[in-house]
Amino acid sequence: MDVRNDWTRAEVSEIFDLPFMDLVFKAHQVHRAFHTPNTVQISTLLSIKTGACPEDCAYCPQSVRFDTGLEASEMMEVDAVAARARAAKASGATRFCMGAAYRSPRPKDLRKVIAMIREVKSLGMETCATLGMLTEDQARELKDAGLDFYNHNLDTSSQYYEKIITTRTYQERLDTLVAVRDAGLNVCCGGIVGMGEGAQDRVELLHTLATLPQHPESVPINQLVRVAGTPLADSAALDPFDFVRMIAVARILMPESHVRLSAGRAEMSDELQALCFMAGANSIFYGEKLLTTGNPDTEHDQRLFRRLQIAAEAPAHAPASHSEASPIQNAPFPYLSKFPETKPGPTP
Ligand code: SAM
Ligand code: DTB
Ligand code: SF4
Repeated sequence: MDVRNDWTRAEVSEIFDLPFMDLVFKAHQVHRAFHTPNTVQISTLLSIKTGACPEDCAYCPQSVRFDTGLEASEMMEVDAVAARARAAKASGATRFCMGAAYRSPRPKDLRKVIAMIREVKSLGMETCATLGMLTEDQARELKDAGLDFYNHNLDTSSQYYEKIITTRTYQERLDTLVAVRDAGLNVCCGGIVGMGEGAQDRVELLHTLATLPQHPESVPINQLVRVAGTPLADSAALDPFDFVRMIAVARILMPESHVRLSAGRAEMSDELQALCFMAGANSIFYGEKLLTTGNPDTEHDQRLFRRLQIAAEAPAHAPASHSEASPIQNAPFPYLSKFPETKPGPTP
């Protein structure tokens, strides 16, 4: 099993079209060859600047163009962000992702985000930011401040993209990904399923991600959260197996990457989430909120992890001085050492 960046569309289609059980079986095999089983990376999101975004992304409750009833707010203060990061760490998260409703950040915004990154980093957490389009210089400034990951999604296929967003091009998204990669940041890039796209668009998105010169270290697969007031509010519900299929194909194509079971978990059963982990998902957003919409309760997730004997993954990008304080030893997710892979665990 090699890591490949030269997948053809035909190969991706062939994998995508596998009978469901064959696909999940193959994805799980790839997963075990490249990752520690029963381990999931845990990120917490915080919206540091909410709403009033000039862009027109049809899925997004934060666009100024749609009346979603969302209250816009200015950029949070650095201390308030640090307090939220401390709380996220105490409840078991190892990465803190700061999201802002920008087309692209202004210089004064970036200075404040840099102060936030320094604070969060000093807690021994991994840092991630998602602030819209970046220039090369901005990406380098963030890297110098200690940022570990930058999230910028392609969202869908280049063809379907035009039906979803008109205010920035697909190429502009790809350019930001190049700037982020060139600055030496880890790339977090994925998409959304359930926006009315066809199977061909899903294949195309996965093909684009898997043929980037270097695979994104993190690949968030979001199920559309249908928010009232957005143009996609009345989209048809997604067949859950189609969501699992996306996870499984991403796992096979990008074996070393963390595939994140991202937005949409609040609507998913525990059994569906377990199937996603079986299919190779090994990262989640954890905490009561995503950016503006709901996520499962932390207690519910802790219980789900206990029932599945899943452990929190230790942060790979935290300073060594913090490694002894890894949340693996903390109360919320203490199951890695207790229940090694081969031993059956207790029934819930
Ligand atoms: N404004 C920045 C940008 O768009 O680049 C960063 C924040 S934006 C909210 C980050 C990502 O969240 C989007 O690219 C999209 O993939 C995801 N997202 C936003 N609204 C969503 C929804 N309703 N359901 C699923 N994913 C969503
Ligand atoms: C990603 O791929 N999904 C996250 C994160 N990256 C920034 C955002 C999901 C947002 C869901 C809608 C909301 O809560 O506003
Ligand atoms: Fe703005 Fe990002 Fe929402 Fe698009 S996805 S409207 S850029 S906050």
